[in-house]
Amino acid sequence: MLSGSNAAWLENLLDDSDAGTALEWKGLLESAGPAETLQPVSKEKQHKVNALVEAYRNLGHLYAHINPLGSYMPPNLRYAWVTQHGIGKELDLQTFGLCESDLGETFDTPLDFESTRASLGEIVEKMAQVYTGHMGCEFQHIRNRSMRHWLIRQLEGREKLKTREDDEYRRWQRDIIRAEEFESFVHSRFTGQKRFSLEGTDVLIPALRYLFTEAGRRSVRDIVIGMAHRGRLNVLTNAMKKPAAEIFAMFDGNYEPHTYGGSGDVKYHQGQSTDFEVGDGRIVHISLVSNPSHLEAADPVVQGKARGTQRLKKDSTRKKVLPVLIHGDAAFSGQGIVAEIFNMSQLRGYRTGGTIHIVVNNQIGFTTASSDSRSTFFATDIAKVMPVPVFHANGDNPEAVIRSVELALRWRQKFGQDVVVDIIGYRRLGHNEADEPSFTHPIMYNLIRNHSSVSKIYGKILDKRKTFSKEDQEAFRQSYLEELKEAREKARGLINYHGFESLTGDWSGVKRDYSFNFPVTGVEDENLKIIAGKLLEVPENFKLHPKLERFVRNRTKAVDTGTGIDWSFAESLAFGSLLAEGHSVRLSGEDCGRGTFSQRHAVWWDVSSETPRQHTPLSSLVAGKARFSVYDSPLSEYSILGFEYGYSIAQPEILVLWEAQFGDFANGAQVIVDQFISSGESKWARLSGMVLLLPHGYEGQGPEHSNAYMERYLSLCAEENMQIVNLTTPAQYFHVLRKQQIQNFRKPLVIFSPKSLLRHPEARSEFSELTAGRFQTVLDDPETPDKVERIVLCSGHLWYDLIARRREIDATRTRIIRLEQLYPFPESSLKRIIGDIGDTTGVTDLIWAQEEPENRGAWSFLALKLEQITGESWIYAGRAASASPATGSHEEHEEEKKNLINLALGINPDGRTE
Ligand SMILES: Cc1ncc(C[n+]2csc(CCOP(=O)(O)OP(=O)(O)O)c2C)c(N)n1
Repeated sequence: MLSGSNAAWLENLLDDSDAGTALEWKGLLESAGPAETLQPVSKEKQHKVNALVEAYRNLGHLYAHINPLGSYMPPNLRYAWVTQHGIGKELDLQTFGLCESDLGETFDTPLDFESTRASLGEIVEKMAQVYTGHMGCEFQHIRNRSMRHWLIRQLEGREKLKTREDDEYRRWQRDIIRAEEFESFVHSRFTGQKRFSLEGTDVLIPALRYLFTEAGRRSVRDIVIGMAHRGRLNVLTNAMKKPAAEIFAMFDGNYEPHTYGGSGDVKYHQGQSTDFEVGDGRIVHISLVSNPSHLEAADPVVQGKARGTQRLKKDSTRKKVLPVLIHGDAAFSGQGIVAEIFNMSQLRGYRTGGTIHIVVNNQIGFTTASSDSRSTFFATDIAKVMPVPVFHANGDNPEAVIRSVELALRWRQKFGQDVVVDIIGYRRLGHNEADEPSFTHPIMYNLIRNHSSVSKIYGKILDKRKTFSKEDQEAFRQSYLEELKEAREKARGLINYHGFESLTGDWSGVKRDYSFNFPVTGVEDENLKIIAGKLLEVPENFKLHPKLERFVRNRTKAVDTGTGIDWSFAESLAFGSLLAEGHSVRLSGEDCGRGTFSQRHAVWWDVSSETPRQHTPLSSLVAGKARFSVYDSPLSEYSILGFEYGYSIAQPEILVLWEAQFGDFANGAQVIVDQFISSGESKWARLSGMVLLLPHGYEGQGPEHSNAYMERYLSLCAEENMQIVNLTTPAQYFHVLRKQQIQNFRKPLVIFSPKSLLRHPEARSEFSELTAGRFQTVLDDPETPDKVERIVLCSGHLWYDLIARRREIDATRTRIIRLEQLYPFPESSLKRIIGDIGDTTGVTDLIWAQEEPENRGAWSFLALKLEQITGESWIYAGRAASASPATGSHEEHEEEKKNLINLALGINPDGRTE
């Protein structure tokens, strides 16, 4: 069954009386004749027939004609086939103790939802048509019986198949012709330039257009798409209406993103949004998310954006906003983020009502064969960790592909679960158009060279069916070519094409530029007290954990006395005041509900209740449409940070925060920081106001749990792309959080957040510090001595150690200034606070003190800057450069700390100041 060209198989179908109806077969069971004329069924044989039918349902996809290259299969996958699946006899009659002579006998069809009878021959023929044609379906891993039965009904035809108009088949063929001609036009006009041709999986274009239309005819109003390089230009123009002239202008080199601002990106990474008409005046808004080269990195971003759009559009059932991910086969099986996406797909805080995954499976990844790419048989096997049906469809048969898409959409809309459509095709050219594929795949490329394009195969079928004559197809091809030629001419006139969309809709009032003109973020005393009161109200008959009772008592005391507001209370008051003003807040991260350090307690649990009972104090504060959401996330940094970034680009109205368990773990999400958060605005003009909370600080906990790799974030800073802060007081934290939402621009905010400061008796603010004022980028020394000889500049939690030591040794001539914001660098505030220096003022020593090793922390970022703005060079006081972020020995940690503090304050080993 695996051998033979599939094109020939299609043609055989045409000669059949059931011409071209591989997917539109009639219900054989209905034609089985009246039951009373049938012989009684032998129970034993009936069981055998049942087993055979089950085998078709479970294993049919392994025998389906889904590979356009026929029996071609890389050698060790062929080996896997034999070892994993026997030698291909699972569907033979003999395997079930049946034989040819039983074919005429009549049996009950073993469908437990309806009872009909048919001959064994008819049953086998029908099973073969359904399960081993040009579409295979995997669903045996789905445990839920009614979901499995729903699929069986759809596949075996108990559910009425939609009858298609001829015009629909013609439309698909026109889309295929467009897809093919676009590639060959670019190939001939822009020789040698990379485009990552779709040829070999051209059917993606009609499949997508079908999906957009069908989704729109159902309830979908928004589609959020992620896809990689392969065929992206084709999708942009042929599915998403980006004018071909704009694409050609980029090939011409007329693309000048800096005329608008930013670096721009290569043409095959760019996003696009469009309104797609689906008839009856209905429109579906389609947004293709901009994409870095990093394969699959956009997956969580699409999920987050879809969820954010669902929230924005009040799509509580998640049927109106549909995420679609288009993957390559090697990336789908190779990139672990794909498994993370399936894992998060049904979680309360991250579900999106099901994603339609389309794998553009060209059976190769760059030069790597499938057999070297994965241990699994299909590229899609990772999806089977979830109840996700997988449709494998032969890319040479648009009807099989579109039937798969149709079923996938129905499944998603019915069950709210993910689904995979694996379009199996081939890659006609090399990885890019300059690559020679036969170096590594001579046999495969011999086959491909001799393989007709899908427009030829399907064109021939439609011509024979008299649906779309050869002549009409040719006329369409020529008219499209004319369109492309016109676009080519138009492109020459597109000078300084920047490729960026302007800010519209929910983003229309938002500014792009950073400003040091911070808004006042203090909250009126009376209002803040009401907010605090609500946060501390314990519901009736709700028994708090004894430690939480103390937590509430302490907070109540802090409000009553107006003093002793700690870090996490300041955070709650910032969130609470934003909520009360109508701004929603969404916080997610590992264990962030309670807080890694038991500091937050955003969710309270009734310890006396037999059934789980929770209370979220911040939820009692919401005003208008605002909502507080806090989600303990799965144990993943990459996917969750990507998701929250995606959520933040969906709208500017919600304060979106992601908290790392410890800041060092965020390097598992480095791709999201590098490719999206720091550079998304410059590459794609996409704004994000998301907040990263990265616990950081040297407290003797070893190489991990000490350092959030501040230097990496600082090295990514340029053109005011992000805000980086390392704060010292709860009030500063309160103001920076409120500012992030209240200010009129959106830039990501990275907060190096504290650990021990959460409980440090001095890291407390007055209530009055929250009821007035605004965020300060630099904090002066509250105990500035009269005569200053030494200025120590530092940031974050080290400040507490420095002032404590200064008190001990009475270093009266040292002034300690805190740099609260590292980027955008607050040059004028710092200059103003430092004031004049030099011999005439008596200030002779300038020290930068940090707890991180010299090759880490802010030193390398600041050294030159500080020298430039003060005209003096600064002395470094910190740990020695180190390959490891911190020592594993607590004693050594303390020794290092003592030394660096002494160095900063100019203390001799004997304890006297220099
Ligand atoms: C994370 C990552 N690693 C490596 C690459 C380099 N790369 C670009 S395309 C490609 C092959 C992708 O194969 P597949 O997913 O099957 O898609 P195809 O190009 O065949 O459509 C590789 C390895 C990349 N872009 N991203």
